[in-house]
Amino acid sequence: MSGESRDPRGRRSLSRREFVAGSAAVLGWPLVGTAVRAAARPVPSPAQLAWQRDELALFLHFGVNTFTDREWGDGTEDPGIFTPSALDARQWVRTARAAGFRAMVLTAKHHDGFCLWPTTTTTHGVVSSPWRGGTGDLVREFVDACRAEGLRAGLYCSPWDRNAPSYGNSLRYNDLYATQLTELLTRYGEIAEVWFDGANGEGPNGRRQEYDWPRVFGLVRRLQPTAVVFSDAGPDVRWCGNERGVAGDPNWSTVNPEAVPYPGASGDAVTTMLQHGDPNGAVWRPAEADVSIRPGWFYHAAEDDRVRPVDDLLDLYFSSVGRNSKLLLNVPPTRDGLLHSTDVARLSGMHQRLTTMFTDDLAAGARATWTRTGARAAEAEVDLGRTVTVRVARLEEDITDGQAVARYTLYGSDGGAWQALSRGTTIGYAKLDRFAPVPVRRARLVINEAAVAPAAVRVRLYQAG
Ligand code: FUL
Repeated sequence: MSGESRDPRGRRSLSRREFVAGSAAVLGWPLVGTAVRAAARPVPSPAQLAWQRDELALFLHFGVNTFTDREWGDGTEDPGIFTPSALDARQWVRTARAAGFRAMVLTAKHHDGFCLWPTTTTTHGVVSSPWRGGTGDLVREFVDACRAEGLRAGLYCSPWDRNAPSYGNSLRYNDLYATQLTELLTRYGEIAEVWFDGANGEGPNGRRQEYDWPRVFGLVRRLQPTAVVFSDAGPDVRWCGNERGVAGDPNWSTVNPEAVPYPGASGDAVTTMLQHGDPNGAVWRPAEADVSIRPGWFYHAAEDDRVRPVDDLLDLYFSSVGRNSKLLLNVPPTRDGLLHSTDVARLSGMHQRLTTMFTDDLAAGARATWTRTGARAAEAEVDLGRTVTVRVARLEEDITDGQAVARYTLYGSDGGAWQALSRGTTIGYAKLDRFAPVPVRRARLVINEAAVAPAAVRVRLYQAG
């Protein structure tokens, strides 16, 4: 085989042509040329890639529940209670941006059916409230604020509607829901993510609503072709299977679409697929990890002293972004219509910690030597040129080419024996590992197993404060 050599242990060394991909030849871009990869592995669409690269999105649960102190309204709420006194969507978005978030998702309608925009489908919404004299449009203010601050706007519109009289009359309600979505997806410019909740309760008299998911997903595709559609069943982004912000380990971005056929499907096999994906899955459907900064999704004054501490938020970053997922962190506005000062302070603390942790990549610029050790195994070594104390590793596959790594071990050495720093399963977009501080001069990444011949894996090492 041309361009190939074997080391004394008979392992195949990669040719220079296979190694070099411009200046990014750290530990190591790329490992194996695309020519040796299996054809037709699923890869992300540009929208899925942009969604994942945002890493952090802020979720905003706001509506009549904020004023009734409930989590699920029943649809009988008087719109007159919706009276945010100092609502400022720019404060939400500025807070998010300052904390490193790049996208936002607002509950335009929760299960109570109260619409935060002036819809033609019902008067149960802001039009019947005292807020802005009944002329307000909170979706507009939210989207405008996102645009002004350079963040991407997403919308949640609950399929389950406990106010709509037609709910449970499947055809009529499906028309109403399609009209609501059409309003949301045509009036406000580009929407980056459309979020469909799997919660599906009964309608009046126990009538069960059958949603027309193909119609709903088709509508989004037609009206917002660059948006990603989130639901348990995708089609673009899947739920991670819990509301604790903890992605699965392993976490494949590929899934078998038949295993989660529609949003709200339940059972052990569904949960397993949502959590872990499937290395042989036919579609790219990465997991989003949603969780609230407080015990509830909506604001409750009684929870003001139960806001997650900074350490906890950092843990969430590791269990979501650091496990090949994206973090959708809910920070609910108060009755004033502002993010609470405690929540703002915690977000800022989280940002400071992440910035300190990830500013100085100790492996940046170091050249790697890669060796293929099997059809689906490889390893790379790098000399950092000096001894540094390492506490955190960030591993990254180049997911534009799909996901391959199934099991790895990262070693470090300060001149003596190799010491395992971390072991893991999937890598994908990012895998973050924390370990006790170790002096390291040379690092070695061993890819023990992969779904196909592994390609680009980048290793970043941090002292991490
Ligand atoms: C759940 C809903 O029932 C909660 O109220 C919340 O919106 C959460 C994000 O999804 O299914």
